[in-house]
Amino acid sequence: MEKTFAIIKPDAVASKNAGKILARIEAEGFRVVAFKRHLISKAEAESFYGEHSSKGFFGALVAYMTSGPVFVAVLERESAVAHWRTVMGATDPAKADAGTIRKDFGQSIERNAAHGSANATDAAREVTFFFSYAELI
Ligand code: 3AN
Repeated sequence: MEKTFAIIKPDAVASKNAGKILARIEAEGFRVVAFKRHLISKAEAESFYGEHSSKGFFGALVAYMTSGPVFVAVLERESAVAHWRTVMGATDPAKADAGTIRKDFGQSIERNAAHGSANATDAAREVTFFFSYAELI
């Protein structure tokens, strides 16, 4: 069993698609280990997306991710990191496969409905970034 970290992003929460996305997560066989609504602070967003700090879209990404509440989650199943990325689809919803979360709920490459850890190392960092040990049940 493996864990990954997920965010249901502000656009998907604002458009009331969080419940549908959570239903898909469960339908894909993930155990939802942790799940909470959270308003990401500017400092959190800048740290969380630190690897993108030199990119032209960084300021807009931080502004967007702090623009409204999200749901953060820890998901567990076999090959959780890779499977969640497959279920989400490509970063750009226009390029995402039919039936993926980003295709169905994303509005643009920035407002793309969901986040998933890129690899197991990132997953471990991202889980502890948002959740305490006691919340991981
Ligand atoms: P992914 O979330 O698919 O792993 P990353 O890590 O390349 O994608 O990018 C992190 C986030 O930055 C994306 N989820 C997206 O919201 C945003 N992003 C990536 N590329 C662009 C871009 N060219 N323009 C605007 N936002 C972008």
